[in-house]
Amino acid sequence: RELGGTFDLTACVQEPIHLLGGVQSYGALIAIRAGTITVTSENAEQMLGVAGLSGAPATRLVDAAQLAALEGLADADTGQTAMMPVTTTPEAGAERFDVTVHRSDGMLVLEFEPAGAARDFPAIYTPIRQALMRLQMAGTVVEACRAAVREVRAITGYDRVVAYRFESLDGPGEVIAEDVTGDWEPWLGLWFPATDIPPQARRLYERNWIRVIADVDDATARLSDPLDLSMSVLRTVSPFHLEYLRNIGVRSSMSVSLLSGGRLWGLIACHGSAVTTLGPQVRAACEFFGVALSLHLAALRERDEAAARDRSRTLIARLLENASAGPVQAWPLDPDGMAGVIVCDAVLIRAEGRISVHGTDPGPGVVDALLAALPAPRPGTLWHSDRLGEDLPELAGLSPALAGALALTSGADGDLIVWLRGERTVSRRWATDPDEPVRLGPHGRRLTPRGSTAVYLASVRGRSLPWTANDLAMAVELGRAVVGIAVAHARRVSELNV
Ligand code: BLA
Repeated sequence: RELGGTFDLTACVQEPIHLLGGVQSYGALIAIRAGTITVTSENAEQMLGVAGLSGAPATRLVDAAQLAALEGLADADTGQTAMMPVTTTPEAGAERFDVTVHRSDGMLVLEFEPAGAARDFPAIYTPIRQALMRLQMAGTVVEACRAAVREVRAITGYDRVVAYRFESLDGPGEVIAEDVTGDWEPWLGLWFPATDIPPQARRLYERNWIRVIADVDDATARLSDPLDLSMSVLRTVSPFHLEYLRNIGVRSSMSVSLLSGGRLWGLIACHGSAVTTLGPQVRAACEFFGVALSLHLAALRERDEAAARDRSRTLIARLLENASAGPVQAWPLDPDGMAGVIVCDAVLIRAEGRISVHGTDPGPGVVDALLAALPAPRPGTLWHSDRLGEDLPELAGLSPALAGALALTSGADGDLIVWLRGERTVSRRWATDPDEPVRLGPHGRRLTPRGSTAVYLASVRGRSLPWTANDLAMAVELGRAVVGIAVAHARRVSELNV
């Protein structure tokens, strides 16, 4: 390992962040198997006021009635958490705690936090209700995220709250909305590299919607025995990530998952300059907000997709009308009309062995190279790419007119439709050098500075606009229409011949 060299990122990807064997020390954990306390965090006895917890019956700490209630709350199927206020036994000093309960490794896991000043129901419900109303009014994804970051900041008091959207499942992401105190640097519009959040963390965040890091300088309370902490609310944090947070000058953080179809689409990420422990109520409010925002985003997407579908269907219907009115032709559909259904720069058609290009012709050499390189999809199936130079290296650097292709084999005899898109260069402002997010320094690895003081400008080259789900669906419909018309024409021709 040399100074200034590149850091081997496999360590990040392989870190088992659900098995780090400790909890944040502002709370204590015990795990119970068949009524007996089996796992404890090293701060449990001190925080809960009972000595000799390990191996003791759980009823020494919490009476049978409350234990039964906690058992009932823990959802065995999903492993999801639930919260209940608990008063410990007289032996333990009859102290009040907020207890979060879930099941893990066949045990009942109780996480104790000193009961905060309990906010009564209206105090917590009223702002949430108003926030939901405002969210509901947002007509676009960015508007909804803007409303969300404002509300989450108001509920929690963090210094910075951003909505961070991933470009793809395990890809880099962009800050698309932000609410931040005046004296912190703004992050809106900045891109962060994919390596900032490794895949195993993203998978965990799909199951567990919220994580609070109360203090990046906390000394972890170790567990007496290994325990799967995937759903734990006190789970201690990856040292890599703690270094990251210190490096950006943050003392505490929280993030809430934003999911789309069960996959992590983005995060609401919060940063504080002071130690911040949110009680279970505020945490639940934030989590609820993440769920509501995810549902609203799904509704907006559904609406946009339906609108795109309707538009395309109308265009296809018009194409079909014109086709049936016209004379019998090898290629019955108007290619310019087809280019309207799926936005593109050119449509390439191979029908009965003849090749024609409509729109911006990338040139004969380029078309030949493309046809030679394209994998042959089975009839009726699609092949697509928005980065041809990466997916088909023989096409790399050939022509800026050829960055994306959506290919459909429409018949059995090599008939082919290919929608083509040219390169669309996008410049991105990165919060760090995207090619070298981690560097080695005199004290070991250093995550390079992040933030608008260290902005790197970089262009993404060789990519086209991505093909949307609607593009793909409409290509299949057009392919079917072409085959349908061909069959109808064939019938007409054979009827004329008899
Ligand atoms: C976790 N990284 C995270 C989390 C965020 C980020 C939000 C979730 C935990 C939290 O809420 O703090 C990154 N935070 C960001 C980004 C923005 C932000 C991109 O505010 C932009 C707005 N991180 C690295 C490297 C490694 C790494 C090189 O940069 C690995 C060596 C690891 N990040 C890492 C790990 C976690 C993480 C392991 C999981 C932490 C945990 O949940 O235990």
